[in-house]
Amino acid sequence: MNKKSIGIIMLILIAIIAIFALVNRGLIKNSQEAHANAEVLITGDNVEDKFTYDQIIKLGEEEFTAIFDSSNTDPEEHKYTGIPLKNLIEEAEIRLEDKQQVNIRAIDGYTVALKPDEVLEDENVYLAYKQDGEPIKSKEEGGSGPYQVIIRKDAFSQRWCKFVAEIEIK
Ligand SMILES: Nc1nc2c(c(=O)[nH]1)N[C@H]1C(S)=C(S)[C@@H](COP(=O)(O)O)O[C@H]1N2
Ligand SMILES: [Mo]
Repeated sequence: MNKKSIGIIMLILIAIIAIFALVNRGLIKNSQEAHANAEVLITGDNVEDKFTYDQIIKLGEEEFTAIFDSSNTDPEEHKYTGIPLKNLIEEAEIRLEDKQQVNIRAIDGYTVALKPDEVLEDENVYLAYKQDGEPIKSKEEGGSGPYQVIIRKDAFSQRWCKFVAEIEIK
């Protein structure tokens, strides 16, 4: 092979890499926007309200650790970022004290029923959106978010609702 064809091949390779980088940057931007646009619906006490990511992160963001343990993994400790779920309910002006149930519903139909008492406990039930400093990816992106309810006091993670769409208090 002569020098000229090696040069041409290198140019083609550089062009391919550049195109990949551009496409990838677009994809990352799209997924960040998708995350920012993801809303949580909250209902109860004749209230029906939607909260955006920008609104949610202002409701007392905390960093905490929790141990994730599913049926097919060993327990793993992770750092999460999120807000206490009770802050969101309070912001929506829904009273927890006189209620029976807090139902967390996900886009795949999975539903977790919590007792108002456990939602009111300190440092237990969170609406999380970051794991180990990274936004929790959506279901389409292979993640468990963009919002995931974390219950720190649960020894197993069955009730950690992934892909949260709606919080219903009744
Ligand atoms: N939305 C939603 N959340 C869910 C589930 C689910 O199927 N859908 N599975 C639960 C179960 S049984 C476990 S063990 C944990 C972790 O499930 P994974 O290991 O399949 O991610 O998520 C819990 N939360
Ligand atoms: Mo599970």
